[in-house]
Amino acid sequence: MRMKTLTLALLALPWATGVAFAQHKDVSAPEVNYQAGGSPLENVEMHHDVNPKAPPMTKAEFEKARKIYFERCAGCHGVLRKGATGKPLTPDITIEKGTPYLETFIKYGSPAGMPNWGTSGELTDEEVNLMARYIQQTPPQPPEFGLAEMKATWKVIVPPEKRPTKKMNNYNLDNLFSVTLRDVGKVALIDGDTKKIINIVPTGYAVHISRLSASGRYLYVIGRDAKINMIDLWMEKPDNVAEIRIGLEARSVETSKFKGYEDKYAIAGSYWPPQYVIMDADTLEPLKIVSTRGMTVDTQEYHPEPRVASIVASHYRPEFVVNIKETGKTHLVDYSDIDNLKITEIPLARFLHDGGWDASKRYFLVAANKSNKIAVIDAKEGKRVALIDVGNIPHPGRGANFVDPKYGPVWATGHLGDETIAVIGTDPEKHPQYAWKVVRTLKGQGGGNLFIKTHPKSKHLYVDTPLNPDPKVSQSVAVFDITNLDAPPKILPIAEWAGLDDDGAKRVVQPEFNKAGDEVWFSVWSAKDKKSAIVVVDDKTLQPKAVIKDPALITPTGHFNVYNTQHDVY
Ligand code: DHE
Repeated sequence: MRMKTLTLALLALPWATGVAFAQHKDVSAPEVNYQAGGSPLENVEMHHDVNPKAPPMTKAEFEKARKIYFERCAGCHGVLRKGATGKPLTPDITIEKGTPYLETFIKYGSPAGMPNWGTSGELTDEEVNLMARYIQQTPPQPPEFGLAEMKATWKVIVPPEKRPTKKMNNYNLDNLFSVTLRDVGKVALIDGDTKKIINIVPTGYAVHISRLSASGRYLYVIGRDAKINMIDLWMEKPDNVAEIRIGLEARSVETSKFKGYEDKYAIAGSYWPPQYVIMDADTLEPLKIVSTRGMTVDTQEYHPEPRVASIVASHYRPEFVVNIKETGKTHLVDYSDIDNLKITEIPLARFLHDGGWDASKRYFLVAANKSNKIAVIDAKEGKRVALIDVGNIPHPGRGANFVDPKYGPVWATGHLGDETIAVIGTDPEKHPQYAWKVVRTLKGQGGGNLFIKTHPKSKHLYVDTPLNPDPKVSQSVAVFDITNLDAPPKILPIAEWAGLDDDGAKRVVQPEFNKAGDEVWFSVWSAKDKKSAIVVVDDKTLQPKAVIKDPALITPTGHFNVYNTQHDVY
């Protein structure tokens, strides 16, 4: 079952299948590519409610269409079809449009970004008809996932009292990398000093991110299927010590970092059900679940599935900063007394996605990707300080902090929908005239950027473009000289340096520094049946320093340096 899910999820990515997109005005092809990933909900049983006004469907037809919907459509249109990047597809809208109209849309696509599923050969005419009838049915709702369901999946593999009392290995843990092996449901732990794989640890399906406990001892990874694995880095061979599923689909996990609460709590947010859960950080025991269902920030209407996007831990207060997509709100969750949980709701903009701290770690900057804005929260005062207009679909990852020769401390984001990099002033004390303004706009290689990175010891700013349709651009990376930002970037042919001898996509994704700040690691990401690698670049010379290849390195995507992730260095 797992194998089938993974294959289907990969197939769901239009770039893997060659689906062409109609000319869009509102949504770029890279954005559609990015959002239209498969959802693990495809395999979850759901109830078929018969609506007498919708065209009839047999149970078998409904099941087939439901699977196709969760493989290909839910990422954009939402689990309950209330609309996200794609338009809402609820029966009040679709029944009125009727089957022939919907068939045309599904077959030929639309200028607003709908892929041409029929003419691209992805769906047969029969499947197009099936989907047109399916979206007129009442959307089936996946099950809820409360404390009892979480506890039923919860396993403490090595209880705290049986774990080592000191570090049992000689690894330089600060420089370890946790590398997502996306399509095999594993992470590779790689020694950053020797570039050797220490262990390959089984995890949830398509792990999204890795985060560290405040002490740096425990590594937490979360799969798309909402499974969290907790890895003890002190073991002779670091491995899983606890696991739990906190929902049916998720992307984010984090741990408490405020003084006095180190390694005390973990938190994870889910896409389905729309909620977040606070756990005991030693065992992953679920303690408190909070639903995110509620009113949207602007039109103040009810949204039934506001997904939890990025979560970071405040360094100024015992709080988690939880960013909620569809409602466009951030919750500051005070964990000092979780029985009497205090939540401050901060109105920002739709749809909150990823973000990071400024260099002082007082301000959190988060992308509102449907509003083309970066929102800024003051974690010390617990309030919003700015909403800044940037380019088309900002996508910072955690962003990049550096000192601009002219404007002082800044934080930068790239964009999925255009080639610009927005550089934003972040120092209201010494450079108030530049604070929370776009002080520069750099020009990168093109749209399709996902991640941007620098390091306090580096004078370079790295900008990837894995979702650009041109392989020359998606297989290379742009590097700006921070001391001379007016100069055009240097282009590094990372995929070429990997020396992979097949025709894989070789998308270069996510620059990440080592602890010393003198090396940058990139994943060269191809499909599951093709070769992939990790290329390590010398930050001084901008030349390749090492290429990590191994038959086990299948579909590497995110790779997280322990020290930099633990201390929010970016
Ligand atoms: Fe991600 C971060 C959601 C597609 C690789 N991704 C995040 C975060 C969210 C998110 C909410 C922030 C987590 C945090 O900081 O707490 N990503 C989503 C999606 O909803 C989306 C668009 C579609 C999907 O179906 O998942 C999506 N992401 C992708 C990819 O296609 C990538 C490139 C490969 C993959 O693994 O699927 C990808 N996302 C990443 C990475 C990070 C990330 C590597 C962490 C970056 C960092 O530096 O912290």
